Amino acid sequence: MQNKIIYGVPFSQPVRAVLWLLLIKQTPFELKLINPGSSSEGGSRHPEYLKKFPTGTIPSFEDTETGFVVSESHAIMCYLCNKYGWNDLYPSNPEARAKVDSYLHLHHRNVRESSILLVAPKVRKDLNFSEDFLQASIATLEKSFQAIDSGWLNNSRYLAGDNLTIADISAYVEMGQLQSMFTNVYDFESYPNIKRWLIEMRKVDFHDDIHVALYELGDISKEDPTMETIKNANKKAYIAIQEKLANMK
Ligand SMILES: N[C@@H](CCC(=O)N[C@@H](CS)C(=O)NCC(=O)O)C(=O)O
Repeated sequence: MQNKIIYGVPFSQPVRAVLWLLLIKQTPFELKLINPGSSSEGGSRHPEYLKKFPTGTIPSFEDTETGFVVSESHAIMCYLCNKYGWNDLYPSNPEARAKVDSYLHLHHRNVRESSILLVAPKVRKDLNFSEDFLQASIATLEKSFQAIDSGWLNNSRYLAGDNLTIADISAYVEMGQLQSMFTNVYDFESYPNIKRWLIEMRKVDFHDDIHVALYELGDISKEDPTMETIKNANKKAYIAIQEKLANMK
């Protein structure tokens, strides 16, 4: 049994970010499937889950050896990097780290809105977001794309410099899902630096393994996926991760 547990499903963007980091670092873990938003058993809003993780969101992390628990993908990734000295992906130099942190803080209510474009109208119709809310989200998202294209990625290969960091991992699970090779719900044509970076990110180790759910989901620009398709995509992605974990031992 593994002492590191990640709670969530591979279809979730922030869950994928944490799993990707662990695969890159070839660090064994257990993935416990938790249904986001469900108050039934095995759901992120079930009282059992909320007792440990009051935000009721995925991903969450638990170390069964020490009893340490923490939610929020960025907190989990920073914690893992700090704990295991993964300074290549989260530099220890204060200025270099501040650049990574700067992106991680920007991410929420900005790039994270990528999921509003994808999730709200097509995958989670039950959320019933209003047209006003969607338009506001898209405007916020595009403002951050402009800043990333003309600033962050105009000056460097990756978001926080010339080396890959957890900022890129977090950003890509959101922005990458929108590309034509996956859901095809956004055209990055007017952002040449983002386009170049998206191609660069495909070369990162375990990119394909971590995106099995999206390969399975396919292009959703014309037809909304059914709940069955989403469930199957999650199942296939879970199996792919189990295979990677088996190869690690
Ligand atoms: N800021 C959080 C966002 C987590 C999040 O929104 N997770 C979604 C799934 S992608 C979730 O758990 N939704 C269920 C809910 O909020 O009830 C993080 O980065 O971990």
